Amino acid sequence: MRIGDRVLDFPTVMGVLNVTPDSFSDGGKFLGRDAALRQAEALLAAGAGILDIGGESTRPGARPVSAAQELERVIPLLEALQGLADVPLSVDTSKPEVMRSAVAAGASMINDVRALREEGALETVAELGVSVCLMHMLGEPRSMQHKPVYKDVTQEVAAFLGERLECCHNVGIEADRVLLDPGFGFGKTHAHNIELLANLRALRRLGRPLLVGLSRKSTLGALTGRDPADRVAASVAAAVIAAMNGADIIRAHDVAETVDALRVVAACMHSGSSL
Ligand code: 7PJ
Repeated sequence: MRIGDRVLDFPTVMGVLNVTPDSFSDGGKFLGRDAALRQAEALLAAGAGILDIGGESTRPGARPVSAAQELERVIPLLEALQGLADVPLSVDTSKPEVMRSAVAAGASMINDVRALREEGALETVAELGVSVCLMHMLGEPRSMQHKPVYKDVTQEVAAFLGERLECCHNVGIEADRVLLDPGFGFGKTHAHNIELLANLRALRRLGRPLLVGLSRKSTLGALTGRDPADRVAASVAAAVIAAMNGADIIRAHDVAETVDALRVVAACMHSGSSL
């Protein structure tokens, strides 16, 4: 798939760069521009094929931030990364205003956990001509973990993503610019997350590349009893399962470990085996 002017080999690792004071596993660590730049360099050296820059924390219970705050966090970093990063830069935002400024500052992909449901977001992405990741979320970050209920989580996530893909088509966003993401942890219980991971292949029927973010998430904490920074092995296991079940892009904090693991998966996939 092409993102911006780059063609990506799959599976690719998207390195997470949160410039927020409150993200659950790295909040506050990379707030200053220099610290964020050093982290970006480390993610690139570790083999990240995309960087995902976020100025809004979407952790469960997180409060909304203003566009001005997001812009202040994200734009200086994007500007500093131009020329430095030879990979596509993605911006994690739902706000049309932030999308516009981010693309002007060098972003070639929008990663929207609200799947372009904010007013004007669909039209903005159509006009900007960039790639977009549509993610499934039940509810809003403030309330999404209050007893989410599904009859069939995989089926309902697939139906939602199919509808959003159609909305993109209707405003002129070509399908080949769209990635889909089931949104692990966004309005889902641990059981829902595991069911989705095990059934990920069903989402391939939508015909678009899949992006998966399970890195350090609480389902892995529930399974291992470990704090976020100690969930590396569990995150790598989840990444391997996702890639074997058809994920194309893995969003990860621990990029070097994930890149190594995915090299093994890719070697098996390209060997002509049934993987
Ligand atoms: C995801 C995301 C995810 C996409 C976050 C964290 C929580 N974007 N943004 N998919 N998670 N597309 O940093 O782990 O799963 S925020």
